[in-house]
Amino acid sequence: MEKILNFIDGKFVEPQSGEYLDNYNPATGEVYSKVAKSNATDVDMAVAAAKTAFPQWSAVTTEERSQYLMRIADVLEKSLKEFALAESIDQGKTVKLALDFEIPRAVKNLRFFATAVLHHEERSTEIDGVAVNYTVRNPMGVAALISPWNLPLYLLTWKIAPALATGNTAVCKPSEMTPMTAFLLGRVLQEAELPNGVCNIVQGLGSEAGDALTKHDDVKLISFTGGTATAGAIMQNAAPTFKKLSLELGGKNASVVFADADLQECLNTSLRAGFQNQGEICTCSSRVFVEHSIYDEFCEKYAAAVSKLTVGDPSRRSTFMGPLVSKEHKEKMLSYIDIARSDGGEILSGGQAASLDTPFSDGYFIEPTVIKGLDPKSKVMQEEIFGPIVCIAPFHSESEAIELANEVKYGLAATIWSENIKRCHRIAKALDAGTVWINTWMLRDLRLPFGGMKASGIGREGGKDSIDFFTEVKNICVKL
Ligand code: TXE
Repeated sequence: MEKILNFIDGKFVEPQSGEYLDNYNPATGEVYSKVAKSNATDVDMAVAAAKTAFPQWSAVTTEERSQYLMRIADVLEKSLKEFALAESIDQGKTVKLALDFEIPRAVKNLRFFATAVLHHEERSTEIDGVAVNYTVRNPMGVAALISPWNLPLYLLTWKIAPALATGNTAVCKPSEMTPMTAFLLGRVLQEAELPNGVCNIVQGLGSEAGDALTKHDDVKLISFTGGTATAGAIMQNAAPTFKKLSLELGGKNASVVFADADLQECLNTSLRAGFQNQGEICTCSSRVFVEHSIYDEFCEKYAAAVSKLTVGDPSRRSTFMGPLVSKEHKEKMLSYIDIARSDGGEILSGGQAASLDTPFSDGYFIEPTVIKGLDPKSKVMQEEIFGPIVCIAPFHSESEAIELANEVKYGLAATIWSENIKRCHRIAKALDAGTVWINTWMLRDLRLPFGGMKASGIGREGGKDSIDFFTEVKNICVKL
């Protein structure tokens, strides 16, 4: 059985403890590999390698760092199919989604920051003939890059690219639930001849390897993507040594549908927004608020379309939804559906585990589920579920729609559907969300900041915001 090792100082190494965790294929429920159960000793080795590599890497020209990232992107792109299959087996997403969306976006992340860093501008001002001020930025040192299980390679490269492009070195801690593509990335870094120690990957539990990493004195900054609860623990670890933090957390995103929306376009997009990647995307629309005059029509048409989504073998191109990432996550989904029923929700589509033939009979599959009739303040409409469960509720006015959308502790993303663009701009400004899509979903321009407000996190990453996060700015004043 394949062993998923750590990648430290340019080499694959066993965990010092010699211990491994089972790594499951969510489609079959079988253990298909073993992943290094790293501890503080492994983390110390990785941080030491990154610290040793930092002086030389930060002295490499921006142009040369850009070329390294381009080379990594080229090598990764050559292995697109291998990574897509690995991602699908590890996380449960369909091979099609990994091939069309996740892995190409990982390549794009690398190329985007390889060029963005070449065009980054700083500021200067003149004090009326007295002095000139200008800003410069320097890399900070060893960056801890901690990523979640839902878009493993997409979100890890979203951190690696700007961290390395700006001259930092990195210690990555991928999720213990989806370690495979980070493991394979180590081979890509070797083939691209990235200098040893510039990018290290430590596998293992967040509560063990992740905890040791976020406490480490030599880690200067942490870019974290994951759950809101985990972020609290990381903030506490980071505080004593004033580490710089970027926290991209959960969401409970609203989609607001007005009667004048292009309904077919809205329905088609809302299928993706609700159930793509089994609804395990932090920007998924899990709450849909519909203007009362089209509420019944929307519920009927959306539920009918959702019931036609194919759940099954993630390797088949016709499959829309694969399994959930773990047995625990599947059970969490089913418990929320039970709570919805007891809170008076009406299940319009789905509502139970999906039963499949062997070899998938023990997989973590559930039916995409649509629920109406819940109080907007109920548990299922307030808590992040992070799976294929969408709740629909009506609204009667613009102000009510805004109030309903904003009355959760999260503020990551939102979507507005209406042909009245003036109204859309007005509502977008009023919604508590770091990203608002109007008549679309998940259309991303990497030059713009991404991240959430309220319990969805602090800091923004993307374009200039990432370069600013991964560097330390200083202001230099010269008397004329
Ligand atoms: O998070 P966890 P998950 C959110 C998503 C959901 C969650 C899903 O909405 O809430 O992330 O990811 C490591 N010290 N986003 O369940 O458990 C852990 O090993 C240090 C939002 O994986 O928080 C894993 O590598 N590290 C996002 C990572 O943290 C620790 C987009 C995340 O794990 C740790 C995607 C600890 N004490 C998902 N405990 C966005 N807003 O963009 C765990 N980890």
